[in-house]
Amino acid sequence: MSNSSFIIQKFIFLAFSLFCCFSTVSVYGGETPSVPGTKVYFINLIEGQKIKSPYLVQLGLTSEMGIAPALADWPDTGHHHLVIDSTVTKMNKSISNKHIHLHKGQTEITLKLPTGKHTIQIFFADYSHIPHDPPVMSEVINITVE
Ligand SMILES: [Cu+2]
Repeated sequence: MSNSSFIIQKFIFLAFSLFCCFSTVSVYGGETPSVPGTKVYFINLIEGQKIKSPYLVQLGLTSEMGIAPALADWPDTGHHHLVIDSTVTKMNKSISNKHIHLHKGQTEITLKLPTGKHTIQIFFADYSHIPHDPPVMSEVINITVE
């Protein structure tokens, strides 16, 4: 194989890989801007924690933004979502109803999960359930229900 065809092959592979990445996981959120530096976090869950079900999980939001119920289009606000044993791939679309929407603006919720290992992540999103731009989300953490 000549050197140039090897480079072309490599380029095609790279272009295809990039296309796949961007077609499945978008990194940009919807039209509602987030405030730089905003973070969401678990107040009472840490990586590797063992819990009993039911468990009252508490969600934190740093002071750059505020909580509002779904459908309230107020500036610099949003509501929490919990993504369990799953992931959000489309950052510019409504968060699916298969995830937990704390649509009244709750900052805690009782989780009832089957025994075993689970992943859990907080996603903050705007009045229409679409992640902000840039998206505000927690790390994915691993928990075990005993
Ligand atoms: Cu929602």
